[in-house]
Amino acid sequence: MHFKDRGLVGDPPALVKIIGITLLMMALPQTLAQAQAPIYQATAGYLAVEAEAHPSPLPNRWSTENLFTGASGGGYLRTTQNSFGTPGLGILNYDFEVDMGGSFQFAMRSQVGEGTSGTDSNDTWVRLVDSAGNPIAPRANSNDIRAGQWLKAYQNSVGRWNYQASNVDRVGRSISWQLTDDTRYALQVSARSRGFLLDRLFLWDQDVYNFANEERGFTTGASQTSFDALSNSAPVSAVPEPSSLVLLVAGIAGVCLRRRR
Ligand SMILES: [Ca+2]
Repeated sequence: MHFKDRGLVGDPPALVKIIGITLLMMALPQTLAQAQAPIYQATAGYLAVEAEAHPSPLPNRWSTENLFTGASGGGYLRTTQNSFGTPGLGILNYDFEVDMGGSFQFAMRSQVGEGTSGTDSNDTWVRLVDSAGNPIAPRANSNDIRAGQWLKAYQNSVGRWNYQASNVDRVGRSISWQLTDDTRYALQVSARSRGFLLDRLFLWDQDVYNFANEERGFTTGASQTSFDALSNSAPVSAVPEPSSLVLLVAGIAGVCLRRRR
């Protein structure tokens, strides 16, 4: 028996279809957005993210590659254009939260991917922003800070992957920020030197770990082994929230029901 036979107003199959499609449209954008832009949870005092885990499409000035051996996670990103004087071009964005606040130092696993000089194709721009996109000043360390709170982060390793992030040429100043828990941040990297290979990104609580020199950012072989032992942080919001998943299933069910009638 059809609903119409009972004298109910309207066309039930059409109503089901409308509700189904409406629910689908409500759920799908949120679900896709969450799948494309994970929010990482820094736990146990550190954040570790593969550079190439960045949602696609990548911004201009970056490409994904796996030509150089030994990349963590099986791949890395290559800077495709120089931008020595203008930070903020080709911004990679990695959203995260920390479960415990503190002073978090930055390092990247990277290497020179073009030529044989340790001072070319060896750097990038980095900064931290809050959930509204406002740049956050780094902790004072005699850094060279450019407009928008961008800092050049360099290392000088050719022919091998290296964990380091130092600021200020020929001196070496570490890069760190004071973070609070339950706050959304984004670690942002933008293109600086073409041929720079970016494999993995790190932040760690300086009170918990001693992964790199706290004043200059340099690492030792022992500290690099410690970096390698750390697993990547989980993308806590990559999985759709149950509410939106329910909506999505309801929407699909509605459409399927309509097609069967
Ligand atoms: Ca990687």
